[in-house]
Amino acid sequence: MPIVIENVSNLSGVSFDLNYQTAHINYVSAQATPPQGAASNLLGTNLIFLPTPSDANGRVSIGVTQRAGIGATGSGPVAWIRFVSSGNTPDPTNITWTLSNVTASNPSGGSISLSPNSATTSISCGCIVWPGDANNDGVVNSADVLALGQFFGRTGPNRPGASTSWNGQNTTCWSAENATFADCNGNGIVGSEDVLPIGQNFGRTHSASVVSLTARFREDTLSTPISQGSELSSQTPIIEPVVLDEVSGDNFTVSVRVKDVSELFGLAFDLVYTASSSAVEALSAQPGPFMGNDLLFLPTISSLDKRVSVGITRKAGQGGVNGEGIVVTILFKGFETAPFGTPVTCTLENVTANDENGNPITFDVRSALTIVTDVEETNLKSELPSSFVLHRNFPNPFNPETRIGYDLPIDTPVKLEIFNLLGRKIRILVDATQPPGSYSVIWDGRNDFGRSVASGVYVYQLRTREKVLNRKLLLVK
Ligand SMILES: [Ca+2]
Ligand SMILES: [Ca+2]
Repeated sequence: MPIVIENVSNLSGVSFDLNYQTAHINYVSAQATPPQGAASNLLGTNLIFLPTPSDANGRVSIGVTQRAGIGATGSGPVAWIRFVSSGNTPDPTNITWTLSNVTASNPSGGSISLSPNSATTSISCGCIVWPGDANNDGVVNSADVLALGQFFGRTGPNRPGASTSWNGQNTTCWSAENATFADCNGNGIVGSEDVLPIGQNFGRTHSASVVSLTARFREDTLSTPISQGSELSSQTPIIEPVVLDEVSGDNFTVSVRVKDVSELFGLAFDLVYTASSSAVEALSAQPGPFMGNDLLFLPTISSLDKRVSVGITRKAGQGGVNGEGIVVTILFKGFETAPFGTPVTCTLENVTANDENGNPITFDVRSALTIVTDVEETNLKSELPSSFVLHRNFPNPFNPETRIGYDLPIDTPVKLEIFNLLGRKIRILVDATQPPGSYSVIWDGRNDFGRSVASGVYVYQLRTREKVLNRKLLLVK
């Protein structure tokens, strides 16, 4: 509800009461800063603003004045007052607005006479849908996919003139009001295609309806009994990034695993990785087996922010899943140009999860995972065949032991040794002449004197007559 002043000269401040009928609307807030898309304030931006609501009496008193007192001339809004309609509002309902106790002044304190108009607004109890903000919290992000899963297959009235472009679109609220927002494309059914406006408007925010709709959403949540009661394990479920297997070449995968979870239905999180910009890049993300194969899945990869945002959910009627498993696997590329010994740390942020009824599931988010990436190969003679292979150790990072594999194409003397990053020899694992074949040895994290070495990055080196290969591994205690 903007308050507009027309054809004024040299106005520096104004105060008034806005009066209304309280039966179907409630005061929410008032501001002198224009909402998104609104015209700028006639009085400017450097303002003192004092709203005094008296909602029970159907009145809000507003005082707004320029700090600098420079005066404003013309027509325009001076304040915006936000109301929310109550759920039982007949459609449509007319609200009559009147202004009283109007005073206005110019910069030298002289009085300006304003004659107040009254206005009548027709309101409806409709919902305002911002296409993609499926949970209607004011921002479009991965968590919006969860609302799609929760209301999957629900139907309701079409949104008149629906589009997926970013604006607030009025529509009749569905009987489950929160499902209205999950029909992102407005075709009257919540389905897979409603993922598209989430992607289209990803990261966008709106403020026009946040206050009122957030309040409604809270009410709904509270009225639903929390199902995480005594029948479930008291153990807090865990979510963590893990490295399970290696991928050929310099690519590797990081998986996100949950443990001890009950009735997991929808999950959203950001996986943030830190590394020098040239070290690694996230390439793709795909669902793991844990949540089934009939899923809504929205991965958003931002190489610039080194952030992989994932929303994944089952569909309404399928129930949740229990126990332990991999929910998402993310493929990373490690660049050959990466500095030697670059650690990559993966951290989970913004973890949101719910059961089929939309009740939140709280996870214990486990500490960061550190991976050492990349390979540095040194060919002593470049014309030699490249069939000498030093495999990535597994597991990595490791504690207390890890397996190192290597391939030999010819009969050759072999040394497999562990060095620290200063180049000091720590341990000789192999020192023999070996026939062609594939070999593997275990390093138990001890030096040649049988003592456990400190946590950190080490280099393992395969030295043959013709070729030297190096790789890094990480011991974490
Ligand atoms: Ca949202
Ligand atoms: Ca739809």
